[in-house]
Amino acid sequence: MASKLQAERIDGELKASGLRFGIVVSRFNGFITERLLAAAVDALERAGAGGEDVDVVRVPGAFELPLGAKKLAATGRYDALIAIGCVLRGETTHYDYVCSETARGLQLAQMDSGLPIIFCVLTCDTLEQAVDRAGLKGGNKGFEAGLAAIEMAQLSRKLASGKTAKPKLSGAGKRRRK
Ligand code: INI
Repeated sequence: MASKLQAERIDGELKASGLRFGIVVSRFNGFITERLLAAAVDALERAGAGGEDVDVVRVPGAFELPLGAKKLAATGRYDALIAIGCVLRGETTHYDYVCSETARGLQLAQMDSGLPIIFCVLTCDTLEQAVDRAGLKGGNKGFEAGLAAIEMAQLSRKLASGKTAKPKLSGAGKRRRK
């Protein structure tokens, strides 16, 4: 039997006007990261963000993205951040350390600050795989990251303000405290 329950949908809209974004970009593999950055900014602009609403900070490599993001989050100026990097597998285990610590550090910064930090770090075996994901065959992950930043910023605002679709319960409808 089909359920009659009407679950409430709470979505973040893809509207960027009135929101502020910080983008932290790694210079390592800049050939790729600059393409991801251009697409992320394109997504924000197309959704209504103004140039003055987007700040871009560059760090040496992916390993430095978490600290860059954490410092940006601490300014309190932003609704969402995007971390952009590209790690390519080499012949040693360096790749594994950079990938895992970058992901771990960004998630920690996100959870500590409560600010959405979008993970736009390509972790690829080859340059070809990275090029495909930075605007060639596989679309551009930077554009997807821009949209994710807008959605999470809007969702965070909505959840923080308590302005969701359903009106607040009052009087009889309120659940009793135990
Ligand atoms: N940084 C990257 O962003 N991508 C890589 O592929 C990479 N590799 O392969 O070494 C890389 N290393 C640098 C690292 O992120 C730090 O900047 C460096 O270790 C200084 O802390």
